[in-house]
Amino acid sequence: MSEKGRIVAAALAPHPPHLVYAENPPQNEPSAECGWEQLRWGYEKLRRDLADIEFDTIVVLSPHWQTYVGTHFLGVPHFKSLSVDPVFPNLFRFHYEMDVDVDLARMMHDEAADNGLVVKMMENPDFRVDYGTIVSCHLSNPSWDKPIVGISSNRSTSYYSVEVMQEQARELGRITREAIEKSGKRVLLLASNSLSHRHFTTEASVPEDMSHEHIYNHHQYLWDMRVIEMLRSGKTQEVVDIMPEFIEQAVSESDAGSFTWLLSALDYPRFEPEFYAYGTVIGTGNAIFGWYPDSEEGGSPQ
Ligand code: 2X7
Ligand code: FE2
Repeated sequence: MSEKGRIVAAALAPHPPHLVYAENPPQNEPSAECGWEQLRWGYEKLRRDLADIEFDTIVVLSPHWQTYVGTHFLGVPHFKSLSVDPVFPNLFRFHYEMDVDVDLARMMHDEAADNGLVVKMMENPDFRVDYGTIVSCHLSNPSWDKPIVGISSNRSTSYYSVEVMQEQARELGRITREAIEKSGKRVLLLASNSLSHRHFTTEASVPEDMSHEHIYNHHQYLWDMRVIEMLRSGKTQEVVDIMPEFIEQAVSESDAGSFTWLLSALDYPRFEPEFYAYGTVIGTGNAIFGWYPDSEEGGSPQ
């Protein structure tokens, strides 16, 4: 491929397994009556916009593939197995099958290694793909007709410090963008994380009973609204600047590095993104956003 590749779309695409449960796709064993509609309808709108865009590969960084020695990349061309959520086996028993863009994964791996990051290709054919990767990919592209590049979360926030995480995620974002450009491919990027992440420790007897669903506390809500307002007004560099405080005070799942990675890969866009939805799942705050660098204003391609 000779043409320069690029990120044609990027999304903040949170992965509560409840959203898949409530959609009742054929791959998931449990069935639900309803639930978390605001977020599910937000994903519907994201999918509608993505349908207008041609892309070759989905690149996703998931907080639930946790690696402590460096960043790992899925390196097996095809996976097929059953994913069971360790905390919610009653909601998520999902039979997945996916293709991996190993060529692009290897390009990112090699580029990262050349730039001094600790990286590894994950080449175990029996590896079970984490539910964060599966849920974000399923909700963004339920036909599973595109290969993915799966990137692990190198847990540097907990193992070292939030500052180390930020530095590495920024660098990984830059490297991701450069590898995509060299590959000639058109890519959709997904940051698979919730915003505020303190959650309930008990579940309602009917999980989809929405009379039990609400934000965990007002303090978390204020943080989520602050971050959403900043994103909506294109203050992405500023969001990255306050990320350490956000992670500490709202226990944000962006401690995984996924959110900083995405904004860095997009080179901190100043344009207004498409804001699809905000909603809570067992008390956590979840926002769905889309960035479309090729469209005139960066928002929805329509
Ligand atoms: O992994 C998750 C999450 N991030 C948010 C909400 C509910 C369950 O699982
Ligand atoms: Fe999660």
